[in-house]
Amino acid sequence: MQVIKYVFQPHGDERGQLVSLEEYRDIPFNIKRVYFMYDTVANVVRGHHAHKSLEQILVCIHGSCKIKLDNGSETKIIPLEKPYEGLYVANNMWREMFDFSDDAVLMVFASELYDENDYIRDYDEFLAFIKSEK
Ligand code: T46
Repeated sequence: MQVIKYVFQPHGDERGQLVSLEEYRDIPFNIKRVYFMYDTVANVVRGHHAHKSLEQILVCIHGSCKIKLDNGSETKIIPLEKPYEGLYVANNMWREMFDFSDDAVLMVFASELYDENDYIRDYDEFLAFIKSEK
């Protein structure tokens, strides 16, 4: 399973750092939605779902967390701990987010508006869906 992690360009100077993300330049799709999670309770695991068509880039802009990706045959755990790194999460990929630091802010750039019909929240349904797509 190929993991795609983007390293964004920080525009640093004596005042500090600034990262700018533009659609199709830094983010490989049209950004239709941005959301973020913070104050995540200790030991919580979020996610537990896949998307039928949504593509996303996950950036832990403060603190750290880990992302587990599962394509149905392989699983990888990717730490996110730098505000200038972005993890690409394709459609048809089961994801779980865990091990959030107290101060973690996980920001997500999404290719589509929120649509509950795009979610697969049952793991067996996910396996059947990706099999049907092949
Ligand atoms: C994903 C991972 C990385 C909205 O109303 N609008 C939104 O855009 C989102 C993302 C969520 N919500 C509502 C739906 C639920 O009532 O916020 C609540 C929490 O959402 P959810 O339980 O889906 O959150 P996570 O952290 O499990 O998953 C989220 C995204 O939903 C998902 O697309 O890939 O982050």
